Amino acid sequence: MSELITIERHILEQQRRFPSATGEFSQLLADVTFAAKLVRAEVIRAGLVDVLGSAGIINTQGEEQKKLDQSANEKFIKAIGHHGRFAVMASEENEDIITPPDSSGKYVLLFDPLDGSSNIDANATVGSIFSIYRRKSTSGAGTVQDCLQKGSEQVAAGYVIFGSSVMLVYTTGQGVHGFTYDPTIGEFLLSHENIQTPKRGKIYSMNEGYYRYFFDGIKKYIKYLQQEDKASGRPYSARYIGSLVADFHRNLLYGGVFIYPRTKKAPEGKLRLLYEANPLAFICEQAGGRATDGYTRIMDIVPEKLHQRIPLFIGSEEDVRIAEEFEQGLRELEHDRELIPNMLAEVARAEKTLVK
Ligand code: P6P
Repeated sequence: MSELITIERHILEQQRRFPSATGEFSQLLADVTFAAKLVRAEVIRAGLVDVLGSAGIINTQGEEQKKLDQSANEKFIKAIGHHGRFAVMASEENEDIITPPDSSGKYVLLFDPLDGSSNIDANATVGSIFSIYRRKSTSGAGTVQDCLQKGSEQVAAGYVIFGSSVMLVYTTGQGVHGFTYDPTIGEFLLSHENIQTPKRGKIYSMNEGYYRYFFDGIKKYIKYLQQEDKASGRPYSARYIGSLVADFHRNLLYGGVFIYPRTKKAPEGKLRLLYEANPLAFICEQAGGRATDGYTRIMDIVPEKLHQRIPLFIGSEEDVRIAEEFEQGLRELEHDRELIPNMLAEVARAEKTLVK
């Protein structure tokens, strides 16, 4: 029987190998793990809220039943904000920064408490995403500027995926490690050590319903992926759940590319730089992948505002690079190879008729 390694033990072992990580830093990840367990408890009963609520089993304290993402947001804030380790927090659900009661901590927490929550009613996979930075300000409570750091300044990032099983995937810059929740013992156990994403995959994830709003480069890229070319594994399979953590996690393990590009209706794209793109970019690069906005490395972009949106090209390195070439107009669509023999046969037939 292989050794059972809890996430707490894994973090401590990582800390021993990297003296720069203080005990306080390890406690941060334990705090996030605790928040993840609280959110899980909500997510797995989401379908019963009305039933339990109407039976008076939930909301015994008389609180109105909140939307799940608001409830998850409160769980993160309450579970983490009271330990004095964070100088400031920011959430995709909150317009402004969140100042913990004790804001003397050295760290900054940015998070999306429940991404893809619109899929909850259909019992589709959703996820929580988090990013941890060191504060830049030197005294008092943390500031907005502490939250507007480049993604390359992250000291940790991760996500919890609430799917057929619940997994927590994180990095502290020493590789990407996945832990699967065992409800019989209430622990996250190491199940995917040092995840490495394939250099090229056969899956692409994009909402092609917006095809008419895509710019030409992405339209050509989609056609490129749909062409037949066995050497490059084309045509790719289209897989799009509409829940970023689920699409990202599948492509991380199997290989492939997720693109939420700029469009004529959304020139900045839809996804958030702070709460979605940066943490997943940190994980993706640590797993050997690539993450850009089609032009610039995500983690090099200096955020200007808390809810800044950014186009996102993320996944297997070779796939992202090819997508960038199309996005930047550096690559043209080759003719379908099977088209050429058909064209030549058509010419031969035409010549025969002409010769008679
Ligand atoms: P669209 C969910 O609302 C989300 O923020 C991400 O989880 C997901 O990847 C994206 O939006 C889906 O957006 O426009 O394709 O429905």
